[in-house]
Amino acid sequence: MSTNQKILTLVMVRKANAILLGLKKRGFGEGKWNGFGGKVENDETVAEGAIRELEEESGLVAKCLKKVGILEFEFVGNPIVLEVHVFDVLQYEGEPVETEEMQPQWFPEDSVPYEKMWPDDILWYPLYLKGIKFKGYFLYQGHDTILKYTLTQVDHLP
Ligand code: 8OG
Repeated sequence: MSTNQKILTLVMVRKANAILLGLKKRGFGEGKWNGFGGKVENDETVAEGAIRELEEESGLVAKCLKKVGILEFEFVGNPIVLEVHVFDVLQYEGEPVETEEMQPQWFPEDSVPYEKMWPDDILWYPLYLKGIKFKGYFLYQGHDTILKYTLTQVDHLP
């Protein structure tokens, strides 16, 4: 891993045509609806990091995790590349609870609040919701403008 690369997780929880999102209450992405996740620690695998962050931020314990995408983000003027591993959780234990970081809410899949989410989400959610695996790259200027991007369907993910 290059020193400029940061590995993060993003965990999507679904049940019966609904998707669980959390309103981020602080830090990076504050005020946006998003899946759950964060930085992978040195002593854990990416999947372990995903399970830990989901529980910390929503109270849910993932029972079955499936990798669905990898997204890379660069921000103009910032040498750090974020590599975000996106997971789908279809089986879990517990009920979502509000935490210090997130206020969770179920949204019907056809009413995802894209206008209050990262601008890339509206581009890759349609693939995700159809069960298509994907890889993406997004170059941002600030947090609201995508200068360029690529998004491709893939058969396999590492
Ligand atoms: O630890 P922290 O809360 O800063 O982690 C950031 C979370 O936000 C992590 O789950 C990865 C996720 N994330 C980004 N960029 C984007 C993005 O453009 N879209 C979405 N949906 N999630 C993102 O870091």
